[in-house]
Amino acid sequence: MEIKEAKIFQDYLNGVITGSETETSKKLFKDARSFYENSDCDLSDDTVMYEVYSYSQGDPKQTGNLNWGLTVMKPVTVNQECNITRGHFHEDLNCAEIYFCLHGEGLLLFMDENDHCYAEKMKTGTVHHIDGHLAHRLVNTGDEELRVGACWPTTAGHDYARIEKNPFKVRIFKENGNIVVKERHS
Ligand code: PAN
Ligand code: ZN
Repeated sequence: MEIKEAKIFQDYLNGVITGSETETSKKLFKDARSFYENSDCDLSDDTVMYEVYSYSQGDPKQTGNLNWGLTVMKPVTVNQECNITRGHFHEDLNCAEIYFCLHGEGLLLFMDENDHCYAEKMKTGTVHHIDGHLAHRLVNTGDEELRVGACWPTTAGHDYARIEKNPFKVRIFKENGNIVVKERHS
C-alpha cells in the first residue's frame, strides 16, 4: 500500500492553508470601497482587507464535491465601520455552508429573503450553519485578525449581484471601542 503525503496543510491556530493546490485571493481596499457606507478615508487603495484561501478536488460542477476555505479578515475600520466581506447569497439556494471561527472576534451577519437581518457572535471555536437561503457576511469586530474556516459545496456559486441590488439592512461600527449596530429601515 502506498502512503501519500497530504496535499494541503492548515495551521489551524496561527496560520493559513498552504500547499500547491491551494487557491488564494486578496481583497484590496480599492476593490472593497463599495461595501462601506462611507469609504472616503485615509486607507491606501492597496490595503489588504481580507484574504481567502480555498481547496477543492474534482469537477466543481459535480454535485457533492466540496470546497474547504479560510477567510482572514484584517482588523481595520473604514470611518469607524468594521471590516466586512462583500457578502453573498449562494447561486444555488439549496447549498448550505459551515463556518467555524479559528481566531479573533466577529459577527456572522445573515439576511433572509425578506430582508430580515440577524447575527451570530463568533469567537475561537464557534461553529455556524448557514442555511442556503440566507445571505451571509463576516464582520471583524475585534482588534486582531478574524480567521474563519468554511466548508461548502462547489456547486453553490456566489450571487453577489443580489446583495449589491438589495444590500444588508444593518451596518456594524466600532465607536470608542464599543460595537454599535445601525439599522436601516426602508
Ligand atoms: C466564503 C466567502 C469568503 C469571502 O468562502 O466567499 O468569506 O466572502 P465574499 O465571497 O462574500 O467576499 C463563502 O461564504 N463561500 O461560499
Ligand atoms: Zn458562502
